[in-house]
Amino acid sequence: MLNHRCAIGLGGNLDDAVATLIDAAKALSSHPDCQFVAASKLYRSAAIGPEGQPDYANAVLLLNTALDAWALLDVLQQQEQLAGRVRDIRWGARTLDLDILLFNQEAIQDSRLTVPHAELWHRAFVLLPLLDVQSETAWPSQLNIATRLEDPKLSTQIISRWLDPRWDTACNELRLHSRSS
Ligand code: A4P
Ligand code: MG
Repeated sequence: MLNHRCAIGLGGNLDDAVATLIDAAKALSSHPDCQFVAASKLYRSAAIGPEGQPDYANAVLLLNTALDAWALLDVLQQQEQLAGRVRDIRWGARTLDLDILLFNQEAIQDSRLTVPHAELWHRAFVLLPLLDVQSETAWPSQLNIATRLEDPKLSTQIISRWLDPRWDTACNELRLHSRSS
């Protein structure tokens, strides 16, 4: 039963990051225990972390899943590995980063997982795409996200739409496929 709704943050800033995010969105949406619900627009954001990194491509994917949060994290980490992710520097440049932003309305805190994601409320590159798909989530409210984005610490983060027709085409395909299945 696909009875959990989760929001996944997608980010990448090495190689062809848009292609990597598309591959990840498709792979997760076609996982036997997951179902596509919605995808945000695609954003370009200045890296938060060590200086001298390329800009990131960022987006948010909403899924229904039968997996629990820990099994979902396993799937996300496998997908990061497939994308050639190398873990060295914290917040360093990476081909693909997949984070569980929200999992139902659950609060999880253990050695492997913090949900909602610990940095959720501090990052425009998470909140702006989350706002795009907010109507499909039970929380946080649109008002809370929009109010938070007005905070100077977030409103000064550099972020803009990343216009790439490949993202829109892929999202349309995922939407059509999820309606027909
Ligand atoms: N972990 C705990 N909670 C979660 C969760 N909710 N989702 C643990 C996913 N993982 C979670 O992650 C380290 C450990 O976090 C995992 O083993 C998991 O058990 P990691 O992906 O190996 O390392 P990391 O990503 O470098 O560390 P961290 O602290 O997760 O970083 P973030 O928060 O993912 O930030 N700037 C821009 N503009 N755009 C970005 O997308 N991303 C980051 C990474 C930094 N700067 C960025 C961006
Ligand atoms: Mg991460």
